[in-house]
Amino acid sequence: MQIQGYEFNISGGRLEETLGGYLLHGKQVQIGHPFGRTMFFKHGWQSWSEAAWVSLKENPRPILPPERRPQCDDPAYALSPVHGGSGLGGVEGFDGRMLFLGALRPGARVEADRLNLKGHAEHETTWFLAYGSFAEVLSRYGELLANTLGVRHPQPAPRVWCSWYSYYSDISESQLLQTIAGLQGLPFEVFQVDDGWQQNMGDWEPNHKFPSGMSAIALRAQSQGLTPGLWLAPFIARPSSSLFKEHPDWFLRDEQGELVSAGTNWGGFYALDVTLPAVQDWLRSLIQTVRGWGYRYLKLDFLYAAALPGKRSGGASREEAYREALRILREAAGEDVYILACGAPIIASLGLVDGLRIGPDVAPYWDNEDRRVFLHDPTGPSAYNALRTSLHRLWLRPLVHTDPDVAYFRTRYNLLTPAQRAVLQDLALVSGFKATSDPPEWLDGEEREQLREWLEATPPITQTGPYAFKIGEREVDFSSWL
Ligand code: 9PG
Repeated sequence: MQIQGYEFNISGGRLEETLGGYLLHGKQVQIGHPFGRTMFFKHGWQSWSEAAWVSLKENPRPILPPERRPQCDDPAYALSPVHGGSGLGGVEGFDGRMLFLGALRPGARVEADRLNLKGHAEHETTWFLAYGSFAEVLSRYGELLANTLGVRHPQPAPRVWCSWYSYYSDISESQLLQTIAGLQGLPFEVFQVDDGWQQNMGDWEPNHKFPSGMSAIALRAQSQGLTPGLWLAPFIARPSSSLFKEHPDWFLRDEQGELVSAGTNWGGFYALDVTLPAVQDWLRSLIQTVRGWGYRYLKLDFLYAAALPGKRSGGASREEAYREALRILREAAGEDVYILACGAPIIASLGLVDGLRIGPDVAPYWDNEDRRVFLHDPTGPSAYNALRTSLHRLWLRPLVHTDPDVAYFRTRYNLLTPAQRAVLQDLALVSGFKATSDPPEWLDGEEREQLREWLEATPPITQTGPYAFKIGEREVDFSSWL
């Protein structure tokens, strides 16, 4: 059929017109296109996975080493010979606009080659098919997704101080109390304790560096007007954890009965089978415990683990199982708790979480070239990797608070140039989510003042091009950094 003057050969689904395009119904759909080896818009599976335009002239290159694949992108497609993405995708047309296909239900994949754009899903689903500018088609797709999956955020995103990108796991009660005190006078809403407080991955009790228990930090933050925030990775555990030792049968296994690896850091870790009723009870009680300690902002991390390929007791499909587990966490947390999903399957998280990390970790350096170039891994920590993927996920802004990770104001322990620091600061402004990990004691007077001004600023933001924005009176074009 003809769409916008081009001939497309559509097969596999029933077609119906909608505002801005068409709705296609089916498990598998295929659209023959005339654009050849053009550019493909790849939408990586979870927060850290790459979202970017890639060329169909080059074959996809599997991420190295193989052990890292579960935590980089959907491992089910790690060796796929065709370019593909999660939930949605598109190819660039001759006029610079795009042929777009996006599913309205989690659990779908869109792939492209020089002849076809193909969609396949775990279930019968409806697809949005359109030809138009990136901005047009993704904004309409976002509306349709919002109608089916829901939207949660009436308020603007909170301004967050997070402990990770300065102290990493080397945090302690005394040092965090000192940080809280130093934050006086800076307009943050959330003080978030990151990785390093827990006994083990899976054993979510405070370790010896938090002798007064986690409520001590929460109380101190609260008394200073800050919402206490806590990092947790509720769906994973290390083999050395008590959780794993006591319940080896709670963990996801493959068809052969072997444990499914969820990743390699901390000497390797495994994923819970979140369809098991006993696991669901444990998840509820975990969230109620941290709520009881006073935490009202939860950064839930490594969430993809619940949706890894494997054999689930409940028999649910991967993203269905994940979404149900997320619903359980949301119910246990209560409507008043802010949930920031990290390392999270993007589409399957919408409507249930308040904030969503939309890129890999930033770092106080620009590029992670060894991993990006030689190991074909665009998910390593670096300002550049975070910028690239986050910029390609800003279309999610009407659906969820989009967190591009922290910005830096410090020069201490930082290899970023002033211009590179400014790019991350601007990225946060256009994303609508401001966070930093800079400890106040690491900032000189001028840096602290810059941080304060940035936190206070609410400039009007308008998008003027694919990567160009007006921030207040300033024209900011991110394309020169890509
Ligand atoms: C805490 C951190 C921070 C950070 C999260 C997440 O692939 N990996 O090995 C990998 C490790 C850590 C990581 C991302 C990927 O970072 O994004 O903000 O909370 O965990 O451990």
